[in-house]
Amino acid sequence: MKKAQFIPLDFQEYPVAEMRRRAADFYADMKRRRTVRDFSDRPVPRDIIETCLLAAGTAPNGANMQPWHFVVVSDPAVKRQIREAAEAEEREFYARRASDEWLAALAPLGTDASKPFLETAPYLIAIFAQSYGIGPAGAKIKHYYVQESVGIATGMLITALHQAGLASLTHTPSPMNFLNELLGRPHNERPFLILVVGYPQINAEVPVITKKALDKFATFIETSVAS
Ligand code: IYR
Repeated sequence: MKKAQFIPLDFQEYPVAEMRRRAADFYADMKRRRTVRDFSDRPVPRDIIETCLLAAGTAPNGANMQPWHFVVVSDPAVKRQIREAAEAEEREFYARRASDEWLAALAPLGTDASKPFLETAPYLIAIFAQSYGIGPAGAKIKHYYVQESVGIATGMLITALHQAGLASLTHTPSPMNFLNELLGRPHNERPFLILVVGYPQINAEVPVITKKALDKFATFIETSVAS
């Protein structure tokens, strides 16, 4: 068993006024993030993607197994294959698989089975969740809280890309098992989602949506004053 070793924590404390400002500034910036469906084909330097992936890789996760794999696709031929496979699934989804309730929930977003962004955007990042690890001799290594871990890392990647000045789209063709074969990923990895990354098209538009007010999605339980 590997023994725990400790080093000093590199923690940055700020005066409360500065904390408040930092929290508010970050919220203002995150509030501007929108899921984009109209991408420009403008190239993006690969090192920016690499740095954002490094940020995602710092995500807290189960037993530090880091149960994720990111496949960054910029090859137009592979992007085309992904588009073709995804659109085939989406046609099935919109024509048959989706319930009326689901289609009604999607109506305000104006989505359909056509996914040109899978070819237009400079990068598709296919994110895989490793259900278990594979040791040097091929032994299975148990992974913990895989969905939570990969979800957190994905959120951090989306955040990193946004603050670097890039747009993204979380795309989940379902089922997306075709990604294992197309991208040569092993059986211990399940496709989690495709993150489409690039610059938005000039004059891109996004659907009108609203976000819930804080009191509608958060509850504070505080010391009650004795009556
Ligand atoms: N995967 C489909 C449908 C879709 C589902 C949800 I939930 C969304 O938030 C958006 C789309 C598509 O990409 O069109």
